[in-house]
Amino acid sequence: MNPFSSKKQVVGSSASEGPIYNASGLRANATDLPRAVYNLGVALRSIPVSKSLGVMITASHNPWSDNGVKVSINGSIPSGSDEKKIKNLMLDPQPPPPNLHKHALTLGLDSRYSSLYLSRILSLGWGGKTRFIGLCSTPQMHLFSSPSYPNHKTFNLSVEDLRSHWTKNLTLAYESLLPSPKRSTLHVDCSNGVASDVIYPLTQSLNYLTLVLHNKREERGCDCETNLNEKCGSEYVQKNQNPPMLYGEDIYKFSSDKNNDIWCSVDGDVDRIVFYRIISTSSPLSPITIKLFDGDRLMCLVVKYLKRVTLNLSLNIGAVQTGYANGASTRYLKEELKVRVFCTRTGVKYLHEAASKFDVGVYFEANGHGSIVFSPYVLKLLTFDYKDEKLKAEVKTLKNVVKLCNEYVGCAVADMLLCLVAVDEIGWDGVESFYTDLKSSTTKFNVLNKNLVECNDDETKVVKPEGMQGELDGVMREIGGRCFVRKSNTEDCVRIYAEGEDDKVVAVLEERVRAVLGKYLGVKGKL
Ligand code: G16
Repeated sequence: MNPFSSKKQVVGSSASEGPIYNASGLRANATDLPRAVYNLGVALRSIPVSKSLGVMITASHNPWSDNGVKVSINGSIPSGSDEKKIKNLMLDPQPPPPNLHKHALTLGLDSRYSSLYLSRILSLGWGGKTRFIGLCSTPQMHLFSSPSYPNHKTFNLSVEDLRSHWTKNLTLAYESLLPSPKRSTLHVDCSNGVASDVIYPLTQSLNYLTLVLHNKREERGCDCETNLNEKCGSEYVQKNQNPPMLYGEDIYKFSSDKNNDIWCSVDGDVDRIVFYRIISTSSPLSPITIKLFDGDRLMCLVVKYLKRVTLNLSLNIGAVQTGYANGASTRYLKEELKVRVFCTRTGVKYLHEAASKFDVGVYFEANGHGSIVFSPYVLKLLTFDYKDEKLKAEVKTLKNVVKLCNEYVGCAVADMLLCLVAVDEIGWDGVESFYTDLKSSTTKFNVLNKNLVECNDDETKVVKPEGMQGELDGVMREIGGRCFVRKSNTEDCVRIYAEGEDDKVVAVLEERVRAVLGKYLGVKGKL
């Protein structure tokens, strides 16, 4: 008997049914999750026993009071059909089938108060063997739950061995890619989450890079867990274009004229990253600002690097973005870097899939999720022995890039090291000069029922409610610029993106879009 089965649930009909599994996994306020998490555990019993499964308890960029689950099947994010299967099985009122899986379910968690409790509920629903890997990042969970990590023979390493293999591998790949061994420093805002636990071993193993960790959760005791992602972390920094709040430290210390340091911020499960410089200020009373290097710019940096290091291999390199990509970055990729650019709907899973259509597919969301996908053809190329010295050198470099990147999902730590390698030749000023961002804003709109919004394939146009897109097109014709709306998969809101030549266009666009949303969907409350 399933203790958490509900009497009446219809997939996808309304928010009141409770959390629904989607492309971003399961996500809601932690108090609303136990039933869905249990049912997800039960649903996983029905995934074929030959598959190796993993689960991460996390709500990533969301506030500390939310939580959720991300699933891995053989290391990857579930495909569309597996996602649907899981969603339907979670609502199946039949008694749970027995768990016949011989492989243990790899189970990791982030630092939220509710994560341990929810991981126990998930184990209960799963009802089979569990390999508990404790605090980790989502990308680590994907890797560690893959049947081929670190290789086919050594699956089932102990947690300590997995972690130390991960650290050693990243260190070796990064240091082999460095053109010349020179010392550098990077400040890392750990967002008061699990990032400090994940990154700390690297601070001990990297020989040329000093990582200065800020917003480390463990230093201030567990009460501060409520500070997770609170005015810090990649989502806050990218959306607000503000420096993170530094808990227990004085940010003015880092904003003097002499300070040209580079910073980065990651999120609550360490799968996204943005870089920035803190702009100096002469008076402690003036607000501190940043020069942001968001996911779009990091994408350009990585593509430029890949083109340079594979000049003779001449590979088909492609770039994948979402509608949130700044128009200036798309133009730069197409016109300056001369790569094909593809736009998908939001969700790393979709970007990853689209990137796999190229020899080398680079994908980045503006918010900092990103990675490189290498086709089987390229991986095969890398096994050949080349006589030509240039090809030999390129293959050597590419092998280390492959080694560095997480093959299943973007990893903030791998991306951090990759970007530091890629920037070595051009410097951050060079990255800044790629293009000038169009002005833009991404904001939330609290509607009564976000599920009334349906979009086209790449989520740049609304299909339902009928008539709404016509009005949005009219607004764009009148004001200029670009805008779109879509329902969030991770929060109870509709997101608005507005982009234009100047701040005024963006502000007017946003205001007019809000009016259209209010007319068609109703307003729940003001954010
Ligand atoms: C998840 C997805 C991302 C997406 C983000 C926001 O990230 O993996 O692809 O950009 O949610 O999605 P939405 O706009 O639908 O709320 P994370 O880092 O929160 O797991």
